Amino acid sequence: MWADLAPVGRNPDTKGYRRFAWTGADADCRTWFQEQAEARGLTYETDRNGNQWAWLGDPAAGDAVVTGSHLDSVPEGGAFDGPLGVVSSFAALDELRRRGAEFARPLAITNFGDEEGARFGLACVGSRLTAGQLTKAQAYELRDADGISLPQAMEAAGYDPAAIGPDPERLARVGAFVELHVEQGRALDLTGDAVGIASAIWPHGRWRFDFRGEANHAGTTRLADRRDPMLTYAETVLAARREAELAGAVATFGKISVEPNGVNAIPSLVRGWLDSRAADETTLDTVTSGIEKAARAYADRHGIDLTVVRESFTPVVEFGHALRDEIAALLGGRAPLLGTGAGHDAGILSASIPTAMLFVRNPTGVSHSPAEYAAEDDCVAGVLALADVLEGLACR
Ligand code: HGY
Ligand code: MN
Ligand code: MN
Repeated sequence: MWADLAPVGRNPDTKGYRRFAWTGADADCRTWFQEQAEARGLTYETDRNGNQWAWLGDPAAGDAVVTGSHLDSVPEGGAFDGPLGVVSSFAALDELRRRGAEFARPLAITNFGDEEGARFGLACVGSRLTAGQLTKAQAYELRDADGISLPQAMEAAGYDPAAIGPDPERLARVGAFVELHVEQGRALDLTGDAVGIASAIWPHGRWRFDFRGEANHAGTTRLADRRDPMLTYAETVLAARREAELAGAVATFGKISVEPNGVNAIPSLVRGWLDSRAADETTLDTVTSGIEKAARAYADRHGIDLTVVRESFTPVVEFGHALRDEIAALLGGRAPLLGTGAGHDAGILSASIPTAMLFVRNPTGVSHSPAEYAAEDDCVAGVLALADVLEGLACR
């Protein structure tokens, strides 16, 4: 399975992945998912929001145990973030069949669509729509960098955008969702464990800062006469670092667009996207309002118009203790509990259904980069841990 997926959407020069929602690479990943489902005799379906499901047992029976993750990627992403969870789910099912497990509850494997939000700017679109945390009207407003709307992209990929929206009936069939994911930090490397269990996800959000100044000639415009939004942007990036450091949080400007984007032109517009995360919502609010305040002060000084739009916000997620403790017991009480600053579909769905997560050791902690890595032995340990969990939850 790993070898099948390896070339899909990979940049041959950098080895980074570009598997953006509703593109050709995403379609190839989806075809692969369907083939894996059918090869195992599972009942394959897509839901109204384009998430893929592979069922063992009757989907309508209720109280299903569901596992899976996502197959899309960030720009120049790694191989593991998302696919490790989907591949491990199929491998765990193979392991359970090898063990001769008898299922007492339906089991499903999922691929949630557009988890990273790399194309339309909002993360976890598939799970947010399903859980009713993103309305159809809001989803219809999402546009990619070329101005293509989410419904247009879905339609071009062969899905029906008219059908998208909350799906409480589907969620009502799910008794538990367990997502396995590569760790995106070094906690397990430090504890010396191959597998851990998630405790909580930091609250996080994305804000768009539009700095508007005046385009002008880079050679002839006196410094004193400029209204250069790049300066205000640069000062805001430094303020973000400072505010995050003061609060023990993180804040990142990782995406920027510049108009007119000419090497010999003072920009008219610099648009920067802030990703900010903290252990609690009060701290996150302190950090983001501190950054915005600093940006406004700089903007006033340089004659720049600034607008700030919060494009998404995900509150803190504390995974439910009942399922978490059951999983910990199924793993013999050995797996450590860890929190994370990364967002996941399991976090979104936790507001609607019991969810839990397993993390697999990442020896460098690097993620959202082609250098993301997990050792094969640890991946196998993850599959066996997931199989133990699914067996405990779903089998007689
Ligand atoms: O950005 C995130 O936290 C995630 O990996 N979607
Ligand atoms: Mn990710
Ligand atoms: Mn992920």
